Amino acid sequence: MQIAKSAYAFRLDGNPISCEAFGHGHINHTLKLTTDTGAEYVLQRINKYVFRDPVRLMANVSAVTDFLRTRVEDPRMALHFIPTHDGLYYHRDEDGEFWRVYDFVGGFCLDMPESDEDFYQSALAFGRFQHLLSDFPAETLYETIPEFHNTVDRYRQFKASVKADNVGRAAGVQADIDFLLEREELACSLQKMRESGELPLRVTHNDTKLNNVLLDKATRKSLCVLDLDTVMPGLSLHDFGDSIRFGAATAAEDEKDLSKMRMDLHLFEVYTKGFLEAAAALTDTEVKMLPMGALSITLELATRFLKDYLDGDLYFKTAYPEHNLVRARTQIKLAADMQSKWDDMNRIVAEVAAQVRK
Ligand code: GN1
Ligand code: MG
Repeated sequence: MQIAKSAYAFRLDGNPISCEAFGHGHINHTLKLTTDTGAEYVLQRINKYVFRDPVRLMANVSAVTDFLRTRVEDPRMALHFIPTHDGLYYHRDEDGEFWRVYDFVGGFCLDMPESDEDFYQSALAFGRFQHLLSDFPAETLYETIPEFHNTVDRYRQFKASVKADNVGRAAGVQADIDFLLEREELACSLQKMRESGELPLRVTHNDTKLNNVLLDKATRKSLCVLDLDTVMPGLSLHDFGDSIRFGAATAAEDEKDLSKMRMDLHLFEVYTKGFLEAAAALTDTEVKMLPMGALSITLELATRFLKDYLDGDLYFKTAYPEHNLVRARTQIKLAADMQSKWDDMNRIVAEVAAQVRK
């Protein structure tokens, strides 16, 4: 493949000799670059339809990775972005596209855990991310997607869509609407605790899925977390919660057979253990609220899917007309299952915390 012209804007070690498509991300365009000194890099074009402000996005990403690099013993544990000849972490080409380059580190990612250990490794990686950034001034980061996990605001938007009922779908989903409205106070409790200062503002990743964790090829241990595009100020509990919502669920987000959707308490325990071992700087209140992190993010996502269904499917990509409704219902089922296991979730958190927090 021809060398992408933007590669020459960066301070590379050597001259680029090869450039090939790399990875299978759905958002950014990713290439692997090799130079005549054998140096290897990842060159990415940022999707500016998804990310409206690539300059602020890169300000967040580079501030966080620069900070992480001063805190890790193995350089593979933090992404290393390469500046341009102008000293910026992004290059804007003549078409107005934004590019960035970081060091290529060997390793691999998994879409699904193949064992408890894999899931545990992802918990260590996200816990470590939280821990290493615990004294980073989170308030200095831009909110690249404003009010992303402001559940109060999500409910406000949801209720507005119910009221507007733009495509006439509300009557058919009244039971689902009622389920979510009955749990509004619960779902919004963390946001209230953030506003009152009971929960600290943290640097959050906001896409804490297993496939954003880089594993070492030889040891299969986690090295670092990738995809920092949605790094923002937020609550540690949302990052924890989203990992549980996605990774400890027994079915896919769009499983139609609701009887298959549950939260696996064993996987909840595996993840909690790894997360608490690594994220030692969490406050006692944060630890206590971990189960609420999982429940509130699940309810929040249910409102987002159902809102989108009521709006006529404007935000999430759908493959068929009921897709968002199916997704909303799996999240509702998952939330209901969490509530039925509430005492066990709290007991597990207390037991794990007693073991690992000395
Ligand atoms: C979107 O596209 P993906 O999978 O990275 C969404 C998340 C949701 C997720 C649900 C920017 O993330 O908040 O949890 O779908 N991202 C954005 O599948 O809205
Ligand atoms: Mg993502």
